[in-house]
Amino acid sequence: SSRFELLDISWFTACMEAGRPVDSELKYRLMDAFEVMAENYEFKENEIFCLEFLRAASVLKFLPFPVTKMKDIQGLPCMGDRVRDIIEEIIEEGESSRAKEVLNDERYQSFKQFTSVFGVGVKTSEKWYRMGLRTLEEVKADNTLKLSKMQKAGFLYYEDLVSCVSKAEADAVSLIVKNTVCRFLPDALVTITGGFRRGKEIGHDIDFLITNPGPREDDELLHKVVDLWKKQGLLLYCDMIESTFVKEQLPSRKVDAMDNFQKCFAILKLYQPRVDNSSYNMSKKFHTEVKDWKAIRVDLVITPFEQYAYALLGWTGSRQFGRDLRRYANHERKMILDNHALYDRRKCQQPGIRFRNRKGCWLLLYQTLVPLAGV
Ligand code: TTP
Ligand code: MN
Ligand code: MN
Ligand code: MN
Repeated sequence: SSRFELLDISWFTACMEAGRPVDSELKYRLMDAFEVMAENYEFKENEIFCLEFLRAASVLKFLPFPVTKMKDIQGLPCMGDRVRDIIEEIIEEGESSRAKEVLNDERYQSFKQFTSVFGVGVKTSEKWYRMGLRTLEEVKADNTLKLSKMQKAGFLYYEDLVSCVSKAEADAVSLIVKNTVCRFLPDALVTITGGFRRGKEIGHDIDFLITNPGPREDDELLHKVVDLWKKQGLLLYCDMIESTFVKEQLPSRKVDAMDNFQKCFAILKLYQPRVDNSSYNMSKKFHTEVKDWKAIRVDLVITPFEQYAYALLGWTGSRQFGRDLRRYANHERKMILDNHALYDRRKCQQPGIRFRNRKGCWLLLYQTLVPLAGV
């Protein structure tokens, strides 16, 4: 039987041992179709179907062999009927009629536009679509709409925010963040996470994890950092989320659980060296201003040092890798992984009452915390 019958992580390991992922044009066509399908189900708030296609896409991504016929995907995990139908059609016809239908769908196209605005999710898109709005121009023209502070910033800096963040921009922002944090906490560790830590060349934002080794904690650090940026005129937007961490709280077992760290979703002004001299000279001549900065989305997360490793793992992503890792911990290892810790469920006795006895269980779980290798 196939070695790929094993569950996700062991299957992933088997792939890594078998060799590097093989790229092919067909593979990208399949992954693109899956991503479109997943996105459309996300817009329809059908999480199960959405995840089905996202999983299928990540399985394909790491295949150490090319897919050219249906037999190639035999024994692979996450290849349900909906997924197989699309693979079959793409292998035979070169394209998927279903994915094409979605791409031409009016609702999909509107949601795609709406959700490209920072602060606009599926719920808001649904509301706008129900009101008969179809394009961003129509949304902007409608002055009866009450936009949130976040959405206003999303529209204000729209062009900058949809143009991707480059590695060079990430490095520049990284310097700013490190310099500012170290003014207040000289020993603090500032680590870039998210897509850039995974080696991606571009991203939609830049994610940072901040921690202070040793006993000293500073609950005000994030506030001090953004206050300084405000003073320097670098802060275009800031949504501060205070820590919701309560010691008695049990770990969340949801696959897509967010964490309880103090964090800040911000938009920073990144000054850029002027490259286009002609437009600068033109502007001097006509007394118009040339914009010499770019708005950049930055996420800052601050963690206690003892939870740093788990936070780093969670915030490095990808989102799908996190989901699979948590699923693997839960189903294959009887453990619970979140951005705060790894808990061993088997070492909690009396399974019937362990989740009822809140305080006692939390302590028990903490005693059985399993440190990750290399922490
Ligand atoms: P993102 O910045 O949303 O995604 P990304 O960096 O992988 O890709 P992009 O280039 O589009 O920015 O999130 C980074 C990771 O952090 C993601 O894998 C999920 C995780 N995460 C949490 O663990 N908790 C959170 O509250 C959020 C928002 C993200
Ligand atoms: Mn990111
Ligand atoms: Mn993202
Ligand atoms: Mn982010």
